[in-house]
Amino acid sequence: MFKFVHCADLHLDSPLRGLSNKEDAPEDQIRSATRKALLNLVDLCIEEGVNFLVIAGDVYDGEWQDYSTGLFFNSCMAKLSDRDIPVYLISGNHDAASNISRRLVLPQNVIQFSVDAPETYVIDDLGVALHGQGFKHREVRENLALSYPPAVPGYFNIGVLHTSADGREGHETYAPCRVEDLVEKGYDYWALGHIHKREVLHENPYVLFSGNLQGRHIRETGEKGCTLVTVDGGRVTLEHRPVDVLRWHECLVDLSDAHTDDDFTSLVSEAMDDVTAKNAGYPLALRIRLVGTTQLHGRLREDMEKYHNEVRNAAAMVAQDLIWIEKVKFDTRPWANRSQEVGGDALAHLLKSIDAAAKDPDFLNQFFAQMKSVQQKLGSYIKSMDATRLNSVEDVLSLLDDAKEILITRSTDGRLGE
Ligand SMILES: [Mn+2]
Repeated sequence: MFKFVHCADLHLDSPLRGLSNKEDAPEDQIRSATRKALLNLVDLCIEEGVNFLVIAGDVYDGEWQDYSTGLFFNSCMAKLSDRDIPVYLISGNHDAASNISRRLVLPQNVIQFSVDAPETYVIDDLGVALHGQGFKHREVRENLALSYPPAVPGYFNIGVLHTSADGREGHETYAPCRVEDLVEKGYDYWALGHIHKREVLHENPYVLFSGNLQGRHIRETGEKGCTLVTVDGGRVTLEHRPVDVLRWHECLVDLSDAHTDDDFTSLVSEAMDDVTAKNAGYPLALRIRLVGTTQLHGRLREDMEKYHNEVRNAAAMVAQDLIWIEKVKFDTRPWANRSQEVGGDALAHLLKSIDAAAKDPDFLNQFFAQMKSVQQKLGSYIKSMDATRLNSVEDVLSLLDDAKEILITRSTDGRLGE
Protein backbone atom coordinates (compact mmCIF):
# COMPACT_ATOMS: atom_id res chain seq x y z
CA MET A 1 0.00 0.00 0.00
CA PHE A 2 1.20 3.51 -0.74
CA LYS A 3 -0.23 7.01 -0.90
CA PHE A 4 0.56 10.10 -2.88
CA VAL A 5 -0.90 13.52 -3.44
CA HIS A 6 -1.55 14.89 -6.93
CA CYS A 7 -1.84 18.65 -7.23
CA ALA A 8 -1.32 21.31 -9.90
CA ASP A 9 -1.59 25.00 -10.71
CA LEU A 10 -0.37 26.58 -7.49
CA HIS A 11 0.19 29.95 -9.23
CA LEU A 12 2.14 31.13 -6.19
CA ASP A 13 1.95 34.89 -5.57
CA SER A 14 -0.37 35.30 -8.54
CA PRO A 15 -1.05 39.04 -8.92
CA LEU A 16 -4.48 40.36 -7.98
CA ARG A 17 -6.54 41.33 -10.97
CA GLY A 18 -9.51 43.66 -11.02
CA LEU A 19 -9.40 44.51 -7.33
CA SER A 20 -7.67 47.87 -7.56
CA ASN A 21 -10.94 49.80 -7.84
CA LYS A 22 -12.55 47.94 -4.95
CA GLU A 23 -11.48 49.75 -1.83
CA ASP A 24 -13.13 47.28 0.55
CA ALA A 25 -11.42 44.20 -0.96
CA PRO A 26 -9.47 42.09 1.58
CA GLU A 27 -6.36 42.40 -0.57
CA ASP A 28 -3.87 40.95 1.91
CA GLN A 29 -6.07 37.94 2.54
CA ILE A 30 -6.44 37.29 -1.18
CA ARG A 31 -2.79 37.99 -1.92
CA SER A 32 -1.50 35.56 0.71
CA ALA A 33 -4.03 32.82 -0.09
CA THR A 34 -1.91 30.90 -2.63
CA ARG A 35 0.94 30.62 -0.10
CA LYS A 36 -1.32 29.54 2.74
CA ALA A 37 -2.91 26.90 0.54
CA LEU A 38 0.55 25.49 -0.21
CA LEU A 39 1.32 25.37 3.52
CA ASN A 40 -1.94 23.44 4.02
CA LEU A 41 -0.91 21.06 1.24
CA VAL A 42 2.43 20.39 2.93
CA ASP A 43 0.67 19.77 6.26
CA LEU A 44 -1.73 17.37 4.57
CA CYS A 45 1.12 15.39 2.99
CA ILE A 46 2.82 15.09 6.38
CA GLU A 47 -0.35 14.22 8.31
CA GLU A 48 -1.34 11.59 5.76
CA GLY A 49 2.17 10.22 5.64
CA VAL A 50 2.18 10.18 1.85
CA ASN A 51 5.06 8.46 0.08
CA PHE A 52 5.49 11.24 -2.49
CA LEU A 53 3.95 14.37 -3.98
CA VAL A 54 3.26 15.03 -7.67
CA ILE A 55 2.92 18.62 -8.97
CA ALA A 56 1.60 18.77 -12.54
CA GLY A 57 2.82 22.23 -13.53
CA ASP A 58 2.30 25.96 -12.96
CA VAL A 59 3.85 26.24 -9.52
CA TYR A 60 4.49 29.87 -10.46
CA ASP A 61 2.18 32.30 -12.21
CA GLY A 62 5.10 33.71 -14.19
CA GLU A 63 8.31 35.61 -13.58
CA TRP A 64 8.92 36.10 -9.85
CA GLN A 65 8.47 39.67 -8.60
CA ASP A 66 11.45 38.96 -6.40
CA TYR A 67 13.20 35.93 -4.94
CA SER A 68 10.77 35.58 -2.03
CA THR A 69 8.38 33.54 -4.21
CA GLY A 70 11.05 30.92 -4.98
CA LEU A 71 12.36 30.98 -1.41
CA PHE A 72 8.86 30.32 -0.10
CA PHE A 73 8.28 27.35 -2.41
CA ASN A 74 11.66 25.86 -1.53
CA SER A 75 11.05 26.27 2.21
CA CYS A 76 7.80 24.32 1.82
CA MET A 77 9.57 21.58 -0.13
CA ALA A 78 12.26 21.45 2.56
CA LYS A 79 9.58 20.65 5.14
CA LEU A 80 8.67 17.62 3.04
CA SER A 81 12.34 16.74 2.73
CA ASP A 82 12.57 16.60 6.54
CA ARG A 83 9.92 13.86 6.38
CA ASP A 84 11.64 12.09 3.46
CA ILE A 85 8.78 12.89 1.08
CA PRO A 86 10.06 13.30 -2.49
CA VAL A 87 8.35 15.69 -4.89
CA TYR A 88 7.97 15.06 -8.64
CA LEU A 89 7.50 18.26 -10.58
CA ILE A 90 6.93 19.44 -14.14
CA SER A 91 6.78 23.01 -15.43
CA GLY A 92 3.62 24.25 -17.14
CA ASN A 93 2.87 27.11 -19.52
CA HIS A 94 3.02 29.71 -16.75
CA ASP A 95 6.33 28.58 -15.34
CA ALA A 96 7.84 27.26 -18.57
CA ALA A 97 11.63 27.23 -18.61
CA SER A 98 11.73 30.28 -20.90
CA ASN A 99 9.27 32.29 -18.77
CA ILE A 100 11.28 32.48 -15.60
CA SER A 101 14.71 34.03 -15.54
CA ARG A 102 15.25 34.09 -11.78
CA ARG A 103 16.18 30.71 -10.42
CA LEU A 104 17.19 29.03 -7.16
CA VAL A 105 18.64 25.57 -6.61
CA LEU A 106 15.85 23.17 -5.67
CA PRO A 107 15.95 21.14 -2.45
CA GLN A 108 17.31 17.64 -3.03
CA ASN A 109 13.96 15.92 -2.56
CA VAL A 110 12.50 17.78 -5.55
CA ILE A 111 12.86 15.98 -8.85
CA GLN A 112 12.06 18.15 -11.84
CA PHE A 113 11.36 16.46 -15.16
CA SER A 114 13.25 17.58 -18.25
CA VAL A 115 11.66 20.08 -20.65
CA ASP A 116 13.48 18.60 -23.67
CA ALA A 117 12.16 15.04 -23.69
CA PRO A 118 10.01 12.78 -21.54
CA GLU A 119 11.83 11.21 -18.61
CA THR A 120 11.05 8.32 -16.29
CA TYR A 121 11.89 8.07 -12.59
CA VAL A 122 11.31 4.88 -10.64
CA ILE A 123 10.77 4.38 -6.93
CA ASP A 124 11.87 0.77 -6.64
CA ASP A 125 10.75 0.02 -3.09
CA LEU A 126 7.19 1.13 -3.96
CA GLY A 127 7.20 -0.31 -7.47
CA VAL A 128 6.28 3.07 -8.93
CA ALA A 129 7.38 4.58 -12.26
CA LEU A 130 6.69 8.26 -13.01
CA HIS A 131 6.82 9.64 -16.54
CA GLY A 132 6.78 13.31 -17.38
CA GLN A 133 7.97 16.24 -19.45
CA GLY A 134 7.76 19.92 -18.59
CA PHE A 135 7.09 22.93 -20.82
CA LYS A 136 10.16 24.46 -22.43
CA HIS A 137 8.22 27.45 -23.78
CA ARG A 138 4.90 28.97 -22.87
CA GLU A 139 3.27 27.80 -26.06
CA VAL A 140 3.60 24.08 -26.47
CA ARG A 141 1.25 23.17 -29.28
CA GLU A 142 2.27 19.57 -29.91
CA ASN A 143 0.83 16.50 -28.23
CA LEU A 144 3.53 15.75 -25.65
CA ALA A 145 1.79 12.61 -24.43
CA LEU A 146 2.44 10.77 -27.72
CA SER A 147 6.17 10.57 -27.04
CA TYR A 148 5.84 9.45 -23.41
CA PRO A 149 7.53 6.05 -22.97
CA PRO A 150 5.62 2.78 -22.69
CA ALA A 151 4.61 1.61 -19.20
CA VAL A 152 7.28 -0.13 -17.11
CA PRO A 153 5.97 -3.71 -16.71
CA GLY A 154 5.08 -4.71 -13.17
CA TYR A 155 5.19 -1.13 -11.91
CA PHE A 156 2.46 1.32 -10.98
CA ASN A 157 2.90 3.82 -13.82
CA ILE A 158 2.03 7.48 -13.37
CA GLY A 159 1.97 9.99 -16.23
CA VAL A 160 2.53 13.61 -15.20
CA LEU A 161 1.35 16.07 -17.83
CA HIS A 162 0.39 19.71 -18.22
CA THR A 163 -2.26 19.80 -20.93
CA SER A 164 -5.52 21.30 -22.11
CA ALA A 165 -6.55 17.72 -23.00
CA ASP A 166 -9.21 17.84 -25.73
CA GLY A 167 -9.95 21.50 -25.03
CA ARG A 168 -11.57 23.28 -22.13
CA GLU A 169 -13.38 26.59 -22.23
CA GLY A 170 -11.42 29.50 -20.74
CA HIS A 171 -8.06 27.72 -20.97
CA GLU A 172 -5.41 28.05 -23.65
CA THR A 173 -4.86 25.02 -25.84
CA TYR A 174 -1.46 23.69 -24.79
CA ALA A 175 -0.01 20.21 -25.26
CA PRO A 176 -3.42 19.03 -26.45
CA CYS A 177 -4.20 15.31 -26.41
CA ARG A 178 -7.13 12.95 -26.52
CA VAL A 179 -8.08 10.98 -23.44
CA GLU A 180 -7.62 7.84 -25.55
CA ASP A 181 -3.97 8.82 -26.22
CA LEU A 182 -3.40 8.70 -22.48
CA VAL A 183 -5.40 5.56 -21.79
CA GLU A 184 -3.60 3.70 -24.60
CA LYS A 185 -0.24 4.23 -22.86
CA GLY A 186 -1.24 1.55 -20.37
CA TYR A 187 -0.37 3.69 -17.33
CA ASP A 188 -2.24 3.31 -14.04
CA TYR A 189 -2.79 6.99 -13.31
CA TRP A 190 -2.53 10.29 -15.20
CA ALA A 191 -1.83 13.31 -13.01
CA LEU A 192 -2.89 16.28 -15.15
CA GLY A 193 -2.50 20.00 -14.64
CA HIS A 194 -3.54 23.22 -16.39
CA ILE A 195 -7.33 23.16 -16.02
CA HIS A 196 -8.21 24.84 -12.74
CA LYS A 197 -11.52 23.12 -12.22
CA ARG A 198 -11.21 19.60 -10.85
CA GLU A 199 -12.35 17.02 -13.39
CA VAL A 200 -12.04 13.25 -13.68
CA LEU A 201 -11.73 12.49 -17.41
CA HIS A 202 -11.47 8.73 -17.15
CA GLU A 203 -11.71 5.95 -14.61
CA ASN A 204 -9.75 2.73 -14.74
CA PRO A 205 -7.21 4.04 -15.32
CA TYR A 206 -7.83 7.35 -13.65
CA VAL A 207 -7.08 10.42 -15.78
CA LEU A 208 -7.78 13.65 -13.95
CA PHE A 209 -7.22 17.31 -13.36
CA SER A 210 -6.86 17.91 -9.64
CA GLY A 211 -7.81 21.58 -10.13
CA ASN A 212 -5.89 24.44 -8.57
CA LEU A 213 -5.07 24.67 -4.88
CA GLN A 214 -6.68 28.05 -4.32
CA GLY A 215 -9.27 30.07 -6.25
CA ARG A 216 -7.90 33.46 -7.30
CA HIS A 217 -10.90 35.28 -8.77
CA ILE A 218 -14.61 34.95 -9.46
CA ARG A 219 -14.06 32.54 -12.35
CA GLU A 220 -12.41 30.07 -9.93
CA THR A 221 -15.31 29.33 -7.63
CA GLY A 222 -15.97 26.71 -5.00
CA GLU A 223 -13.80 24.42 -2.92
CA LYS A 224 -10.21 24.01 -4.17
CA GLY A 225 -7.53 21.55 -3.26
CA CYS A 226 -5.64 18.42 -4.21
CA THR A 227 -6.29 14.72 -4.77
CA LEU A 228 -5.09 12.16 -2.26
CA VAL A 229 -4.51 8.84 -4.01
CA THR A 230 -4.28 5.53 -2.18
CA VAL A 231 -3.02 2.46 -4.04
CA ASP A 232 -3.69 -0.81 -2.26
CA GLY A 233 -2.82 -3.87 -4.28
CA GLY A 234 -4.42 -3.06 -7.63
CA ARG A 235 -7.08 -0.83 -6.09
CA VAL A 236 -6.84 2.92 -6.59
CA THR A 237 -8.98 5.23 -4.45
CA LEU A 238 -9.24 8.99 -4.79
CA GLU A 239 -10.15 11.61 -2.26
CA HIS A 240 -10.48 15.29 -3.04
CA ARG A 241 -9.01 17.26 -0.13
CA PRO A 242 -9.57 20.99 0.21
CA VAL A 243 -6.52 23.08 1.16
CA ASP A 244 -7.83 26.51 0.19
CA VAL A 245 -8.16 29.36 2.67
CA LEU A 246 -10.65 31.67 0.95
CA ARG A 247 -13.48 30.81 -1.44
CA TRP A 248 -15.07 32.57 -4.37
CA HIS A 249 -18.71 31.99 -5.01
CA GLU A 250 -21.55 33.34 -7.11
CA CYS A 251 -24.90 33.57 -5.31
CA LEU A 252 -28.02 33.64 -7.42
CA VAL A 253 -30.85 35.51 -5.71
CA ASP A 254 -34.25 35.12 -7.33
CA LEU A 255 -36.34 38.20 -6.58
CA SER A 256 -39.48 37.04 -8.40
CA ASP A 257 -41.47 37.06 -5.18
CA ALA A 258 -39.94 40.20 -3.70
CA HIS A 259 -42.22 43.20 -3.33
CA THR A 260 -40.58 45.27 -0.61
CA ASP A 261 -37.09 46.19 0.60
CA ASP A 262 -37.58 43.79 3.50
CA ASP A 263 -38.30 40.98 1.03
CA PHE A 264 -35.12 41.96 -0.82
CA THR A 265 -32.98 41.82 2.31
CA SER A 266 -34.42 38.54 3.54
CA LEU A 267 -33.95 36.80 0.16
CA VAL A 268 -30.36 38.06 -0.13
CA SER A 269 -29.61 37.02 3.47
CA GLU A 270 -31.13 33.59 2.90
CA ALA A 271 -28.87 33.00 -0.12
CA MET A 272 -25.81 34.11 1.86
CA ASP A 273 -26.80 32.00 4.87
CA ASP A 274 -26.88 29.00 2.58
CA VAL A 275 -23.36 29.60 1.22
CA THR A 276 -21.86 30.33 4.63
CA ALA A 277 -23.40 27.15 6.02
CA LYS A 278 -21.85 25.12 3.21
CA ASN A 279 -18.44 26.77 3.71
CA ALA A 280 -18.40 27.08 7.49
CA GLY A 281 -15.54 29.21 8.76
CA TYR A 282 -14.14 30.12 5.33
CA PRO A 283 -13.77 33.74 4.28
CA LEU A 284 -15.95 34.19 1.19
CA ALA A 285 -15.67 36.48 -1.79
CA LEU A 286 -19.22 36.60 -3.10
CA ARG A 287 -20.73 37.83 -6.29
CA ILE A 288 -24.44 38.42 -5.84
CA ARG A 289 -26.46 38.04 -9.02
CA LEU A 290 -29.98 39.40 -8.69
CA VAL A 291 -32.39 37.66 -11.07
CA GLY A 292 -36.08 37.13 -11.66
CA THR A 293 -39.01 39.02 -13.13
CA THR A 294 -39.78 41.27 -10.24
CA GLN A 295 -41.80 44.24 -9.09
CA LEU A 296 -38.60 45.61 -7.60
CA HIS A 297 -36.90 45.88 -10.99
CA GLY A 298 -37.57 49.60 -11.45
CA ARG A 299 -36.48 50.50 -7.93
CA LEU A 300 -33.29 48.43 -8.19
CA ARG A 301 -32.38 50.16 -11.44
CA GLU A 302 -33.08 53.58 -10.05
CA ASP A 303 -30.81 53.22 -7.06
CA MET A 304 -28.22 50.51 -7.63
CA GLU A 305 -25.88 52.12 -5.13
CA LYS A 306 -28.45 51.82 -2.36
CA TYR A 307 -29.18 48.18 -3.13
CA HIS A 308 -25.49 47.34 -3.48
CA ASN A 309 -25.06 48.66 0.03
CA GLU A 310 -28.15 46.81 1.25
CA VAL A 311 -26.37 43.65 0.08
CA ARG A 312 -23.20 44.62 1.97
CA ASN A 313 -25.33 45.44 4.97
CA ALA A 314 -27.00 42.03 4.86
CA ALA A 315 -23.59 40.35 4.47
CA ALA A 316 -22.33 42.01 7.64
CA MET A 317 -25.36 40.71 9.50
CA VAL A 318 -25.01 37.18 8.16
CA ALA A 319 -21.31 36.76 8.87
CA GLN A 320 -19.54 39.93 10.00
CA ASP A 321 -16.01 39.76 8.63
CA LEU A 322 -16.26 36.54 6.66
CA ILE A 323 -18.08 37.84 3.60
CA TRP A 324 -16.73 40.29 1.09
CA ILE A 325 -19.11 41.33 -1.68
CA GLU A 326 -17.05 41.24 -4.86
CA LYS A 327 -19.86 42.57 -7.05
CA VAL A 328 -23.62 42.88 -7.28
CA LYS A 329 -25.01 42.09 -10.73
CA PHE A 330 -28.42 43.53 -11.52
CA ASP A 331 -29.95 41.02 -13.93
CA THR A 332 -33.62 41.28 -12.98
CA ARG A 333 -36.40 41.82 -15.52
CA PRO A 334 -39.36 44.17 -15.31
CA TRP A 335 -42.85 42.87 -14.71
CA ALA A 336 -44.00 44.45 -17.95
CA ASN A 337 -42.17 41.73 -19.82
CA ARG A 338 -44.32 39.26 -18.00
CA SER A 339 -47.53 40.80 -19.34
CA GLN A 340 -45.98 41.07 -22.80
CA GLU A 341 -45.18 37.40 -22.67
CA VAL A 342 -48.71 36.62 -21.64
CA GLY A 343 -49.93 38.62 -24.63
CA GLY A 344 -53.48 39.34 -25.62
CA ASP A 345 -54.26 41.63 -22.74
CA ALA A 346 -54.89 45.33 -23.18
CA LEU A 347 -51.66 46.44 -21.55
CA ALA A 348 -49.52 44.25 -23.79
CA HIS A 349 -51.26 45.66 -26.86
CA LEU A 350 -50.80 49.18 -25.64
CA LEU A 351 -47.10 48.68 -24.93
CA LYS A 352 -46.63 47.07 -28.32
CA SER A 353 -48.28 49.96 -30.13
CA ILE A 354 -46.10 52.42 -28.25
CA ASP A 355 -43.01 50.46 -29.28
CA ALA A 356 -44.21 50.38 -32.88
CA ALA A 357 -44.93 54.12 -32.82
CA ALA A 358 -41.45 54.85 -31.49
CA LYS A 359 -39.96 53.04 -34.51
CA ASP A 360 -42.17 54.78 -37.08
CA PRO A 361 -40.56 58.03 -38.34
CA ASP A 362 -43.75 59.12 -40.15
CA PHE A 363 -45.74 58.85 -36.96
CA LEU A 364 -43.10 60.67 -34.94
CA ASN A 365 -42.90 63.56 -37.40
CA GLN A 366 -46.67 63.91 -37.72
CA PHE A 367 -47.18 63.72 -33.98
CA PHE A 368 -44.51 66.33 -33.41
CA ALA A 369 -46.04 68.67 -36.03
CA GLN A 370 -49.54 68.27 -34.58
CA MET A 371 -48.39 68.91 -31.05
CA LYS A 372 -46.48 71.98 -32.20
CA SER A 373 -49.58 73.41 -33.85
CA VAL A 374 -51.68 72.62 -30.76
CA GLN A 375 -49.09 74.40 -28.66
CA GLN A 376 -49.21 77.46 -30.90
CA LYS A 377 -53.00 77.57 -30.89
CA LEU A 378 -53.32 77.24 -27.15
CA GLY A 379 -50.33 79.43 -26.36
CA SER A 380 -49.99 80.25 -22.71
CA TYR A 381 -52.87 77.98 -21.65
CA ILE A 382 -50.73 74.90 -21.87
CA LYS A 383 -47.60 76.17 -20.13
CA SER A 384 -48.03 73.75 -17.27
CA MET A 385 -48.50 70.75 -19.54
CA ASP A 386 -45.87 68.26 -20.66
CA ALA A 387 -46.40 69.27 -24.28
CA THR A 388 -44.40 72.43 -23.64
CA ARG A 389 -41.21 70.46 -23.51
CA LEU A 390 -41.71 69.13 -27.02
CA ASN A 391 -38.92 70.84 -28.93
CA SER A 392 -37.88 68.03 -31.25
CA VAL A 393 -38.76 64.55 -32.42
CA GLU A 394 -36.36 63.22 -29.76
CA ASP A 395 -38.68 64.68 -27.14
CA VAL A 396 -41.56 62.69 -28.62
CA LEU A 397 -39.55 59.52 -28.03
CA SER A 398 -38.92 60.34 -24.40
CA LEU A 399 -42.60 61.19 -23.98
CA LEU A 400 -43.48 57.71 -25.31
CA ASP A 401 -41.00 56.17 -22.87
CA ASP A 402 -42.60 58.01 -19.99
CA ALA A 403 -46.03 56.83 -21.12
CA LYS A 404 -44.78 53.24 -21.05
CA GLU A 405 -43.29 53.62 -17.56
CA ILE A 406 -46.51 55.08 -16.23
CA LEU A 407 -48.57 52.28 -17.77
CA ILE A 408 -46.24 49.61 -16.39
CA THR A 409 -46.09 51.08 -12.90
CA ARG A 410 -49.83 51.57 -12.74
CA SER A 411 -50.57 48.09 -14.04
CA THR A 412 -48.35 46.45 -11.41
CA ASP A 413 -49.88 48.34 -8.52
CA GLY A 414 -53.42 48.12 -9.81
CA ARG A 415 -53.90 51.79 -10.82
CA LEU A 416 -54.17 51.24 -14.56
CA GLY A 417 -57.65 52.75 -14.68
CA GLU A 418 -56.53 56.06 -13.21
MN1 LIG B 1 -1.37 26.09 -17.08
